[in-house]
Amino acid sequence: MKTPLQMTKEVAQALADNRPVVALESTIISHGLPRPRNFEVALEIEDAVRRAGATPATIAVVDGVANVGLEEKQLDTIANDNSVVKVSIRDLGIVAARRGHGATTVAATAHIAALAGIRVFATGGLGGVHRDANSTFDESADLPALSSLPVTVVCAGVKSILDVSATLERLETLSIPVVSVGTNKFPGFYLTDSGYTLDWKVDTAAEVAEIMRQRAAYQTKGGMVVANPLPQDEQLDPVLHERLLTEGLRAAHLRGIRGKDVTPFLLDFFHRESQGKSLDVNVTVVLNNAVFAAAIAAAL
Ligand code: PSU
Ligand code: MN
Repeated sequence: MKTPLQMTKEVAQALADNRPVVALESTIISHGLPRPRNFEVALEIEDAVRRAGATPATIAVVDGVANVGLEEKQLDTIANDNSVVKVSIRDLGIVAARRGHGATTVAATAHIAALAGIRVFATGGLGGVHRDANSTFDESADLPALSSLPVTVVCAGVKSILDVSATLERLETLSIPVVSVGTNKFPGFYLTDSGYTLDWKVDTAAEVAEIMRQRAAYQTKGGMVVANPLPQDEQLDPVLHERLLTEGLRAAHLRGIRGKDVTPFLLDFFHRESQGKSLDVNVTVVLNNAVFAAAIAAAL
């Protein structure tokens, strides 16, 4: 059976001409950002990729079919339709069988991007190991997915709602390289610096492209994480951040939020309680990453 991917003309043509393409996830649109800003931001991200010289391929499941590149109407569905579910790799077959709509996580987006032959992917933050994972076993499927899928993900690290240290250890175990852009510090999503140091830094997109070529040559399987920190003057106020974090984790615990609802709940908590400040930072983060991902795709 042929893989049932639906590609926009724009994306299909770019891939056929061997021009740079950047995959974009859709869970951030449906479950990571509030309406109506989410739809506008989705378009802004695509624009940022275009202005940086690459073709954006936003990935989502619409009417049961995995789409690589979305028409504006489909993007509107993902942003606004209440039936859109969060789709990780394990949900893909189920939502397809039900002809439903699904917004793909980093894991599912990377899976579909790999099927489409797209090597570079931009998002805000990677999923990871949750803080209470030693009792809940909550570790995002993003991590094992990247251990096998040949996709480079540009992100601003993982959100501080996670156990950053444990996530970095898991990335090491899974043989997923992690490099930071312009620094040895691992970024903390809303914050420029998570407090953790990495072994490797890169300064240019061309360096990332060369690492990708060498990894392919040596057949080191799976993906890679390019952590791209926000400039210090654009980060969320660290004091506000610390307060929201403590309160958000407590609220999630009290309400018994679990499974795939944890990440959307905490993101929403941050956005509401910061009166949109964290939302603005979140948008800046994604735009920043989209631009660097486009540069990597071009360098390839
Ligand atoms: N980071 C963000 N916004 C998001 C997510 C991550 O800044 O919306 C989403 C991504 O789609 C990621 C997913 O793949 O959360 C991880 O969810 P979970 O922890 O349930 O695996
Ligand atoms: Mn989880």
